[in-house]
Amino acid sequence: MELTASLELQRDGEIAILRLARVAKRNALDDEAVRGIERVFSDLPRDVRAVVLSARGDHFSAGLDLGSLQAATAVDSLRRSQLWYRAFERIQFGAVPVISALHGAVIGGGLELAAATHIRVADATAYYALPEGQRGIFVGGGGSIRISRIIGAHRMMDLMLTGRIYNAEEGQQIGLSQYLVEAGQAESRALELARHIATLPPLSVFGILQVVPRNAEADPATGHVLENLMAALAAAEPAAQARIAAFLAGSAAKVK
Ligand code: 1HE
Repeated sequence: MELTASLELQRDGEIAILRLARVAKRNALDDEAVRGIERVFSDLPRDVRAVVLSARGDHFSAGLDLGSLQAATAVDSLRRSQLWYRAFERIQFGAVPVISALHGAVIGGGLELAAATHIRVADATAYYALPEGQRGIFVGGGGSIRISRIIGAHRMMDLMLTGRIYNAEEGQQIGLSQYLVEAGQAESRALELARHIATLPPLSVFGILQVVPRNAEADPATGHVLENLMAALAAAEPAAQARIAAFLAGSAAKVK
């Protein structure tokens, strides 16, 4: 796949590792990078079973490339956000689980990107901010939907209004990361999780990615029908049947 210089794509068996690689600009996201992200997640080879999203340099991402806003009209910014929405929806509602590995600055649009991933692993150097309010702008990568649902609207308003920064520990406490590891260990831990996830039966993974987030927002009547169908389909899959038989035969791991 032709990739922009600000991204690196690597294969490790059934895992793809996508790294932001615009180190000199602290992985600030310009249109080219976001288009590249959209392309990668739209065209993943069928044998990729999980993606790790990581970054080169000392920071995950400094957010939107603020140079993009110079002389931007409202229409330019509307269109840019549409691009970000498309790219990030490809991550959140794509075919495979995406595990982000966070370190250093996870700021603005960088946090919006991380919020679209399914599992976030942060190392001890990670910190989080939404300086949009301080810059007189607004989130435009789906953050007011995704980040507010992760940490709550009031925490998000505080970050935006005051310029407050959460450190890695605070981010972990409020759900910005689900795993917190030692400095330098985020990518290797994310890979470990990805390798495990890659072994799971595909229909079960489909339900986890597609049904869980939608049912979290659904009215219960509709949600129950969707869950009902998903549960029935997943349990009938041969790979699930084999796992259940293994447990009943005493040869599968217990939940301990
Ligand atoms: C950038 C950007 C950027 C760095 N756009 N060029 N995001 C922000 O408001 C965060 C802005 N960035 C920073 O606060 C700092 O750069 C960091 C804390 C992330 C890192 O600091 P440091 O000292 O390691 O690096 P630096 O010297 O500030 O930056 C290195 C270079 O990257 C420098 O350029 P140079 O040509 O002078 O070397 C910086 O100008 C450049 N750089 N961050 C453009 N963001 C869809 S809407 C989302 C809205 C948002 O994301 S708002 C949040 C924007």
